[in-house]
Amino acid sequence: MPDETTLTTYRTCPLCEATCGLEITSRGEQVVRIRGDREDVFSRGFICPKGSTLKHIDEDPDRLRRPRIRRGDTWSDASWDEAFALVAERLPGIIAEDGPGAVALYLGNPNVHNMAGLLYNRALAKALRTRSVFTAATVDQMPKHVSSGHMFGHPDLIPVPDVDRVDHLLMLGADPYESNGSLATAPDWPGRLARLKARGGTFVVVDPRRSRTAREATEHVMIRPGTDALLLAALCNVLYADDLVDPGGLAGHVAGLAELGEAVARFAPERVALATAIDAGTIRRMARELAAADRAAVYGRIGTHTVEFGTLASWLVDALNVVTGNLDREGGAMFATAATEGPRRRGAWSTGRWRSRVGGHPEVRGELPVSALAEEIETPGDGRIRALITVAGNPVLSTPNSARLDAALASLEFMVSVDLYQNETTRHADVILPATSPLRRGHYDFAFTALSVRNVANYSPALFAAENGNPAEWEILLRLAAIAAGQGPDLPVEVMDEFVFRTYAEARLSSTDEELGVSSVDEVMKALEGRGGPERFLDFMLRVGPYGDGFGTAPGGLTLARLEAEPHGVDLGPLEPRFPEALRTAGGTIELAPEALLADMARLEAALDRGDVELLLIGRRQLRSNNSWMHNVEVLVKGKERCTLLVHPRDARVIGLADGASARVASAAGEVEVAVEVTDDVMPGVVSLPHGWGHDLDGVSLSVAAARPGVNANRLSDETRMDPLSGNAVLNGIPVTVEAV
Ligand SMILES: Nc1nc2c(c(=O)[nH]1)N[C@H]1C(S)=C(S)[C@@H](COP(=O)(O)OP(=O)(O)OC[C@H]3O[C@@H](n4cnc5c(=O)[nH]c(N)nc54)[C@H](O)[C@@H]3O)O[C@H]1N2
Ligand SMILES: Nc1nc2c(c(=O)[nH]1)N[C@H]1C(S)=C(S)[C@@H](COP(=O)(O)OP(=O)(O)OC[C@H]3O[C@@H](n4cnc5c(=O)[nH]c(N)nc54)[C@H](O)[C@@H]3O)O[C@H]1N2
Ligand code: SF4
Ligand SMILES: [Mo]
Repeated sequence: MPDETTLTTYRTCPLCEATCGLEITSRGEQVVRIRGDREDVFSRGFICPKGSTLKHIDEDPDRLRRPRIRRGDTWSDASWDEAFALVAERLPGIIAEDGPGAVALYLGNPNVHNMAGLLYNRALAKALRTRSVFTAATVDQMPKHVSSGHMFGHPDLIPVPDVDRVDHLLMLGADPYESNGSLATAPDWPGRLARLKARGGTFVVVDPRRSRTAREATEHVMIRPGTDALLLAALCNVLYADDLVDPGGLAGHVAGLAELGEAVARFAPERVALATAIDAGTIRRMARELAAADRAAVYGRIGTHTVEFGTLASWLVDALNVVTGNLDREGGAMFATAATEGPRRRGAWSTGRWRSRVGGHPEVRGELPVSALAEEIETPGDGRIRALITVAGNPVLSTPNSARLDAALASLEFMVSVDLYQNETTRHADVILPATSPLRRGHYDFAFTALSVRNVANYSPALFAAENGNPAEWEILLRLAAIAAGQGPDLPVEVMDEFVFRTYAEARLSSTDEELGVSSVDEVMKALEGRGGPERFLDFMLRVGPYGDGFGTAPGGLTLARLEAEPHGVDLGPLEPRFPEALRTAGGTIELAPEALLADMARLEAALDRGDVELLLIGRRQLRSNNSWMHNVEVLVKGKERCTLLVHPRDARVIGLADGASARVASAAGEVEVAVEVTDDVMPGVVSLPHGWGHDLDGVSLSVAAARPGVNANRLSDETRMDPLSGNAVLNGIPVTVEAV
């Protein structure tokens, strides 16, 4: 008899960065209802339309529940033993012949929303010993890591706007009303911004498009795509020129104040006005308002990062926070203290420890730009990528010049994917290993508690057991790691897991000088008896972390058991100032004028004189999408067609486009045909197309998405254009031509 008791459980939504608490009612293995958890310590009942669709994903008949093997164009279900045996038959041979670099790894975005990915991909990458590592970070936030690495000494020291206490928020290239926020974790951004206005505060949005966020802002400033670094340099310029520079409490810990002033001296508002399409008077006023505000923060996201001056923009955002005295201060731009935070190395941070074979792109944080993946597969010679493992990634839709990458993946000798679906990318795999449905795994947000506007900790156990006795995703990753390390397909997962955990715990114990109730890994193992997999890591990290019980030295401190007993989460309080202690630069100071960044300023200056491009393409996010992979959920895609090109009425007139007409959009990389929406929501000279669509490729098993495929915006993004300091792709500000079809 199946168990039909009705249960109410609570868990954190893993779909986006907002980390909302969900209340789930279930009967047996059936979800009855999902709604916001009103008692969640952080989200207080807020939920977006995607949160309740965890039910639909779990029940989606297209979601893979057994391994699949492809022979030619024919797919068949396989047992786990068959699937791993095939991997063991193919991968080690390629490594033996051509070395570890011949096998590449691509890690997609959902890994950061998943304990398995965050804890065990490391083991897989280590076992592969490959330098051919690519992730979604280089189509996303890599510029932030680079600027933080240079300025604060660690790429993960990323400040977030203290939205609940700020008086004046300057937000560039972010649309949290649609995205629910990014690199600034807060459930209910719309509510928080409304409260900011209600307490008399202001928020200014800089965006080439009147986004939903821009509509709600106290001021919206339109900017020509790709030019935020120029605007930010000019804002800085005004602060220096008007003698408004004042780092406040951090003044004694800032280096490079004069050098920064010199670097922005050539970017007076009048000089950048034409390029940015913002008049000098507005820029001066923006700078003065920023300086005048009691508590202010500057925050930039996708629109400032996925552009050709992404790292410069990211740096100048935080430079403005420093010179206005708002960094690391209540109501300013602050640093979270995650409950699982570990020690961070102090010292000079750098990139380029190695370079990509074909394009010579510098390594950044141990990875190479995903824009270079196709050329590394296509270009013959020593070190060519012959095989690929993808985990939770869909680069065929998500990365630049996807037509080229699509063809390159088809040419691989061997490919393995760990994924929920057979989609545009995984259809190239020889073996797809089904990942765990989000409701069937434990969850804790390692990544986003470090980027949060409030310190919280919240653990959710798996709601349902795995289907078909499937291994959990972390076990899949460990088995792949064992094969990559030459241990074959049959090494017991527990053995691997213990090895990986012991290695981690040993390093962690030896790098801490804190008083703990355990002094050896054996004692740790004993204290954590009964736990394994991600939960053992989590318990350990919590207990030795900043709020932990220290294995007994800090009674009442955090443990996994305590989180298990508090299903609505534990509130650890508002953010607190952390500098200078948390600074990790060699000199122990905030580096306002890092050499590598100053050296890129000449390239920025050259952009001032660039000839006017007629039309620039930008993207946009939509509340009911999540990058490329939630278009198979009927309730999210039904209704009006959303994959449309926004065109300003002036441009529509010139081109001869009517609302609803079809247009051909072409760039240096490719072309698409798409329906047009004529609207003055975009500025003249700018067109906008959302990404993540284009589900009409052969071999894709997404029946709902196939009915509304949309077009792939990344057929237009150009893999040769990137921010040279971070390797980040240019996804906004792409020159295009548009014509009526
Ligand atoms: N033009 C343009 N392109 C963009 C962007 C843009 O703004 N404009 N944004 C970029 C950004 S910010 C990002 S982060 C990238 C995302 O790029 P990717 O991470 O490559 O793509 P996603 O669409 O997130 O695809 C996620 C994949 O993971 C699978 N998946 C979902 N959950 C799980 C899980 O729990 N386990 C496993 N194993 N698989 C899972 C899905 O089925 C899907 O195949 O796209 C980038 N691409
Ligand atoms: N609903 C939904 N939520 C998501 C996602 C999703 O796909 N759908 N993806 C998740 C992921 S992986 C991420 S990284 C985050 C991203 O979260 P956000 O950074 O908030 O992303 P967007 O909503 O794309 O907002 C980017 C804004 O930049 C503007 N823009 C484009 N070019 C420029 C420019 O040159 N300068 C300026 N100033 N603005 C520009 C665009 O018009 C857009 O309004 O969202 C996450 N949340
Ligand atoms: S905002 Fe993000 S975390 Fe919250 S319910 Fe929606 S998808 Fe889930
Ligand atoms: Mo992202």
